Amino acid sequence: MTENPIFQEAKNFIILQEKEKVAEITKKFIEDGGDPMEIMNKAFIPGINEVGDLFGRGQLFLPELMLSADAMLIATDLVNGALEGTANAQKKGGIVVLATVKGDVHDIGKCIVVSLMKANGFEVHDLGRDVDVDRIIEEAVKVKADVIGTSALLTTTMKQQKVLEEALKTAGLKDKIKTVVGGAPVTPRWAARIGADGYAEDAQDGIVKIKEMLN
Ligand code: B12
Repeated sequence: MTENPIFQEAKNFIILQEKEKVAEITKKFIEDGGDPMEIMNKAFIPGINEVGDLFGRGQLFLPELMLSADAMLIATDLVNGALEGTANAQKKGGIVVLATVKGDVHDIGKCIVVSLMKANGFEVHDLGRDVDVDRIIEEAVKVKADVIGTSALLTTTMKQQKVLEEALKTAGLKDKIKTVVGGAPVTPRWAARIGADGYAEDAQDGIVKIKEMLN
C-alpha cells in the first residue's frame, strides 16, 4: 500500500520551519479523522530527526533548529489536544511521575509521552523540564507514584538517570517505585547498566512497558 503523501508534506514543513502550514495540515488531518499519533510518528518525528541530523552535520544552525522546534511544538500541541480528547478515564493505568532531567530543556518527546499516557488512563504528574532528581523523588513520594519516567536528550544529561537510580536506592525506594527511561540517546543497554526497570523507545512502547511493570 502506498503511504499517504500528506506525511511527506508534513515532514517537509517541519524541516522548512513552516509553522502556519504545520498547523494547517495537522488540523486538517485530525478533522478528516486521521489518527493523531500516525501523523506524529510518520511525519513530524522523522522531520525533526532530520533537522537534528542536519544540525549535527553543521548543515543547519541553531536559529533554524529553534524555528523547526517551534513548528514541532505547534504540531505536538495539536496532536496532544486531540489525544486528550480520546482519554478513557475508566481505565486505571497507575500513577506516573514524568520529567525531563536536570540540565535538559528538550521536552517535545516527554510531552507526547504525557498525553499518550493520559489518553491511556494513567494518572500523570508532569514536572516539566530541567528537573532535579530530588524534586522528582519528592513528588513521586508525595503522589505515591508507581512509576517514575525520565527523558534525557543529551549525552551529558543522561547521567541524571543514573543519579536518580542511586538516589532511589539510598532512600530505600528502589523496590517501591519502578523507573522507565527514554530519550533519543538512551538505549536498553544504558537502562540495564544503570539499573532502571525499563527502557522505552517511544511513547507507545512506554505505555506497554509500564503496563507490564504494573501487572
Ligand atoms: C528540537 C531540538 C532542540 C530544541 C528543543 C525544544 C524543546 N522544547 O524540546 C532546542 C532548539 C531548544 C534545542 C536545544 C539544544 N539542543 Co537540541 N535537539 C532537538 C532535536 C532536533 C529534536 C529533539 C526532539 O524533539 N525529537 C522528537 C521527539 C518526539 O523525540 P524524543 O525526544 O526522542 O522522544 C521520543 C522517544 O525518545 C521517547 N521518549 C523520550 N523521552 C521519554 C521518556 C519516557 C519516560 C518514555 C516512556 C519515552 C520517552 O518517546 C518520544 C516520543 O516517541 C534533537 C535531535 C534528535 N534527533 O533528537 C536535537 C539534539 C538532541 N540537540 C542537541 C544539542 C547539542 C542541543 C543544544 C546543546 C544546542 C546548543 N548549542 O545550544 C541545546 C541544549 C539545550 C539544553 N540544555 O537542553 C544534540 C545533542 C547532542 C548530544 N550528543 O548530546 C541533538 C542530538 C542534535 C544533534 N544532532 O547534534 N534542541
